[in-house]
Amino acid sequence: MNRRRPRRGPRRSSPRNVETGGRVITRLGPVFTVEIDGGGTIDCVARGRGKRAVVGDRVAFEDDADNEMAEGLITAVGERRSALVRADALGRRAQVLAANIDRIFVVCAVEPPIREGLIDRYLVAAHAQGIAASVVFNKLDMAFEDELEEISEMLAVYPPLGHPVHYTSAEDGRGLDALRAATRDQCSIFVGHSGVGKTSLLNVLDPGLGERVQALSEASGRGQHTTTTSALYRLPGGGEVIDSPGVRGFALWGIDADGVRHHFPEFVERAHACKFADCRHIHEPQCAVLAALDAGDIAESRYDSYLKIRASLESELDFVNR
Ligand SMILES: Nc1nc2c(ncn2[C@@H]2O[C@H](COP(=O)(O)OP(=O)(O)OP(=O)(O)O)[C@@H](O)[C@H]2O)c(=O)[nH]1
Ligand SMILES: [Mg+2]
Ligand SMILES: [Zn+2]
Repeated sequence: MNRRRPRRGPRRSSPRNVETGGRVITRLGPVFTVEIDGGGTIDCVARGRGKRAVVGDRVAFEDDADNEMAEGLITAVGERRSALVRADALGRRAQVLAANIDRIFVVCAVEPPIREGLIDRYLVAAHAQGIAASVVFNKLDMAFEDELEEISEMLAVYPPLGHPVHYTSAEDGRGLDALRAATRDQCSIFVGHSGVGKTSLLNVLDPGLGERVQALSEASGRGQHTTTTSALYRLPGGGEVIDSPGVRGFALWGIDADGVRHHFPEFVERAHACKFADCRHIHEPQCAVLAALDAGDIAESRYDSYLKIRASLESELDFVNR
């Protein structure tokens, strides 16, 4: 019998198709760094469905000894229990920022100034995914007394809605013990404007992290101060925090104008008392939300955010800086 021998590829140092699991901890261009379940890390590129992997994802990978860029190949992404998703700059596609997150910390500071609209957008996105959310006011050492008074009044709306507010200083250490305790035994992500101190907070939450955080910033080639790619760090006391690059704004994905009201818990809790079951709480008669707003039981800043988010979603392109 004249059977052709199968063509053989180049020799491999290890057998293929032996799939192993791990967790994506960062990505630089096409290369994902995966923390291997049994310990250690491996750099991987991705194939097919594996290409949608983001930081926080569980992935299957196999050895890929032929590849020059990486030692492994991500072949599949595990089911996500949550994902922080926004719309891309054109509002046409979903952009998953990180997966399998339990809590987001929206970090803000006096400088760059706080935008409640941005906080509320993050809270809507978190609520839609069943992710808990907290607010961090950092650079406490830089705030003047009167500024602080105004800010704490502004942020006081959040704790009754189930969003704790932390006051911190990465510089003098205030509030860090409470923040550290709040990150324990879960996966968190720090988000917010550029320059508010997300990376600095992470550095002081666990001094041992400093080196890794710095190494990564250097690898990304933009110096120490601007985070250009998300990265997951494990805290020695238990818990993981993902540091993310600063944003200019946050455009919602997967929520339409009429759906926004379901993600304002203070509206949801009163909507059953509105005359119309599908009340949008805008000009409808006998609206319990508008009544609560008039009575001062719903914060004007929150209602204002509601209208702005609705308006930007209605205009289709939910551009970031509205
Ligand atoms: N005074 C003071 N400065 C701080 C504090 N936290 C951070 N900074 C400074 O603020 C600047 C920006 O801090 P980063 O930690 O890089 O901010 P970031 O939010 O990670 O910024 P991006 O990575 O660009 O999103 C740095 O110069 C920090 O030293 C703080 O609590 N107090
Ligand atoms: Mg940073
Ligand atoms: Zn209503």
